[in-house]
Amino acid sequence: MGPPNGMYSMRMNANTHLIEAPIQIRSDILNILYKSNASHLGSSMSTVEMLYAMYCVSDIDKIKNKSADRDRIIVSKGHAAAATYSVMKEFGLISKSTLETYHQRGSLLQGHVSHFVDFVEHSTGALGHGVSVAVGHAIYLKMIKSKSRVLVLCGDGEIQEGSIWEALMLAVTKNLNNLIILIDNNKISSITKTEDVINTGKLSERFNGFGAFVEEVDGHSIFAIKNAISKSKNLTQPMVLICNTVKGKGVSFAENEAIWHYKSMNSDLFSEAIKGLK
Ligand SMILES: Cc1ncc(C[n+]2csc(CCOP(=O)(O)OP(=O)(O)O)c2C)c(N)n1
Repeated sequence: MGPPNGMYSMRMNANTHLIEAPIQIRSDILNILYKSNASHLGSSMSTVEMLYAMYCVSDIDKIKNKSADRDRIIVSKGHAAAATYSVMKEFGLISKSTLETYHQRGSLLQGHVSHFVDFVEHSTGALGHGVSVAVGHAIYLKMIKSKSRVLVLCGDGEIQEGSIWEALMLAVTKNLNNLIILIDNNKISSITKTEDVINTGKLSERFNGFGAFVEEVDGHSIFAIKNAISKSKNLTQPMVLICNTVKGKGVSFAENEAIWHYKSMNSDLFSEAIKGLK
């Protein structure tokens, strides 16, 4: 599928939006986080290309029409709300003026993803629930003989929740080849390295062991993510896409720094971050 809303197509070739859109999205994230003095900068920046690819491969018109056989996008790591809403703006699912109210008093857009916001499937923030919900949607899509898919984004720390693995076992049992789980493998949890909390070993082997089809990609290449997702149509089991990412990607002082899970920017750091976007 091409760029959203023809936004980039007037002035660019078909793939230039894959380069331009992440810069615009990162700029929006920085602006709304700075304006609201909010956190989760690192968690949002690592997901930009993943979220963009998830919407790119989905039928946006069906999402807008709330069609029963629409693709479902579920952001299980709901603290990546700034990124989710900024990407939704890019696809015409949230207006620029609404996005600018992020985390302000009275706004529907708060610091965790909420289904009170139009076109959001499910509220998240309490980690570990997205895959279970996604399995329900995937079963429903099979029941109505829809070819649409369920794409769910999880954090690598989040998957230490046992409910993720229970849901995956059900998905494998039911041959849910319409379920694609994308793991934001940035290797940092909220305050420390993910492996220092629970060492899950090699993720691809874990997910393989549970019966999923596993692919591993550069999580900052929209092209690679889209390409990997396209393979799911030939499968008989759910796909897990391990996306290797950098927490804080694109903001030099925040990259791979756990503190930027919770820290907010002062004006100097905000200016530095905006200037550094490329
Ligand atoms: C059930 C639950 N337990 C704990 C938390 C607190 N918490 C918020 S973010 C986070 C770290 C999640 O790590 P990861 O999934 O790797 O997120 P990322 O580093 O990509 O932001 C934790 C433990 C929570 N939101 N929900």
